Amino acid sequence: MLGKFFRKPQEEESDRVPPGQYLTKGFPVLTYGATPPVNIEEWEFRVWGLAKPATFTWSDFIALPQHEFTADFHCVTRWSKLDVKWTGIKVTDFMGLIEVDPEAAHVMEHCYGGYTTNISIEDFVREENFFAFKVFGEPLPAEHGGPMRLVVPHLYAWKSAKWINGLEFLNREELGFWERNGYHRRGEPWAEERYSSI
Ligand SMILES: Nc1nc2c(c(=O)[nH]1)N[C@H]1C(S)=C(S)[C@@H](COP(=O)(O)O)O[C@H]1N2
Ligand SMILES: [Mo]
Repeated sequence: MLGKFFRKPQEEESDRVPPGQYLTKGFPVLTYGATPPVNIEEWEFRVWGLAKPATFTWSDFIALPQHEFTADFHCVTRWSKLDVKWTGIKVTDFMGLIEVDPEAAHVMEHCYGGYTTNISIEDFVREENFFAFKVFGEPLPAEHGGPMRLVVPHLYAWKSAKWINGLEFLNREELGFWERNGYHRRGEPWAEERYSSI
């Protein structure tokens, strides 16, 4: 696996690279299945479950404050990419548009193409989590989740749903696609929460 494209972290970077990870300079694409076609004019984002049902268009999203942010990206298949520069909408700002039942404790992220991944409310509603629509100053390429993806920097990147189009609020934890297939419920890279133990 180590070779031209992967390297061990230098000493000065090592405090940023979680255990068992290697650095990549490129930006690998990691998708289960095909890239779904998504067009911005028809793009819709839905909220349901333990929240007042609502549907948002692309312009509803883009009207929220836009921010640039830089984050490290850690894939459970052991590559990490440092300092990815994104542009997006804060999850905390989006939460101001919706009415969530106080009983909601978990969220299922839903995507065009059918991918799902679960996350707790605490891990989801954090200042550093974004709905991103640009990377390195360019519109997010389709294979990286364009037009819009979630970015959750503090968890393994399978929680950063590409082509995200919905949030289902839940009062108990349900498992998403990889979580049903043996991956960890939470996926915190510093604790190497790679696989489920049950
Ligand atoms: N919809 C969707 N989102 C997804 C995935 C996927 O297969 N489908 N793969 C996940 C995984 S395992 C990783 S590592 C990152 C990869 O993002 P990238 O392809 O932009 O590098 O997206 C995550 N989000
Ligand atoms: Mo991944």
